[in-house]
Amino acid sequence: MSLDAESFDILLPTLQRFVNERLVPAENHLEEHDEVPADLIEAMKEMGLFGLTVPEEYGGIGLSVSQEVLVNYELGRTAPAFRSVFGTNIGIGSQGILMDGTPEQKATYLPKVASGELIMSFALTEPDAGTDAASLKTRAELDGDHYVLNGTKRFITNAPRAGAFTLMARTGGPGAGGVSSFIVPAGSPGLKLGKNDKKMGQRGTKTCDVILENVRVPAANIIGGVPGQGFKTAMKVLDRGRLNISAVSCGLASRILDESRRYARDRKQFGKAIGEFQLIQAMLADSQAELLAGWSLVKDVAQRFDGKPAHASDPDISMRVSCAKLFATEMVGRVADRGVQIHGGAGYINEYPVERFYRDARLLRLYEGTTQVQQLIIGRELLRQD
Ligand code: COS
Repeated sequence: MSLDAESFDILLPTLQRFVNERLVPAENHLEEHDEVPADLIEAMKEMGLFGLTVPEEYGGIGLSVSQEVLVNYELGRTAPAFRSVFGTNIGIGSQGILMDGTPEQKATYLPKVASGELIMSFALTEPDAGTDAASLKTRAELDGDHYVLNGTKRFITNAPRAGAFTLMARTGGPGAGGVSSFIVPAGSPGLKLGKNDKKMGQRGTKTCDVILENVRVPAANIIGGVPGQGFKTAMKVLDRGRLNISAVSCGLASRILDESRRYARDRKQFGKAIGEFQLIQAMLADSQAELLAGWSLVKDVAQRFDGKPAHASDPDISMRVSCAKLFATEMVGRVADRGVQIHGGAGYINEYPVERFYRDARLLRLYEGTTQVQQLIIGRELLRQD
């Protein structure tokens, strides 16, 4: 699946212009009001951003993974909250249906996802099951042709905007094999949202608890129709999601580097631009080298992803995705830190974007699997391979 090259060559510059002309100028508003303006959300819908990864047969644009990382790089060049409006929709929120859903589930949900009519969100994490996702406790008990769900999901991105959740719950015994993925409509009786989390950064993104009290969901809403496959679906979804976070990290690093270069040229000390000092050049150089290394890795993994059979899992590619997530998210942390350092005291006040990018970047190393989870996946796979 991919968009034809000619159409993609139009889409990418259009998106670049949208980021530069509409999103970047709205960053301060976003930071101040903790809200993405409604007119920008409408513009995103019109551009088809809600359907980027949904196949054309379901009304989407059908980007390949290699194309998707290029798009995410551009979106990474501005505040992450803008991408978050549709990011879970085309990403972790709906990919489970796309990868493992029945034909009926795809036909019912994907066209609404593609048009932006339905926002989907991914609900895996729980108060006592973060990194150890397979230990999740939310129960789904069979009652006739329905399941009854009870439990709490935590830090669920886009939950306040969601019309439905891809939600993992336990239908069987302990461990990964007892987990199923459900499509749970947000309006289901017994489903409540907690209050919005107050985060360190990424203002404008909405996360909260999703609380399930005797929520009845048709058994037909198990993704793929077969219980016990939900953990694998979640891991496959996260493989693609993690690569996208890596691309966003590279985009954000490039923006921070641009801000730092500009400041180094403008700011004068000791009678000359600080960029003329070699210690400043060294910081810029380290950031540039690390950014190029990270971005090359992301593009390489994306190509391999496109090369494997669609929606099949491949432990070697999962391992490479984890390498990309580990390197790119740690890299942008270092680039953001140098960005603040180059700005000196000015980097610590909110007049310059590097101050908020420093806070925004911190989450990239945590969500969709911490750096330590990526190390675990890489280490295990290396020991498994011949
Ligand atoms: N694709 C397909 N299947 C996968 C997979 C992948 N990427 N990763 C694991 N699986 C399968 C395994 O093959 C195994 O199947 P079998 O039982 O048939 O052998 C099953 O899933 C369980 O895998 P594993 O034994 O590796 O599970 P663990 O409990 O050891 O968990 C980690 C592994 C820690 C890597 C996993 O729980 C994880 O990624 N945790 C972080 C969760 C996360 O990212 N949360 C963020 C939430 S979204 S913001």
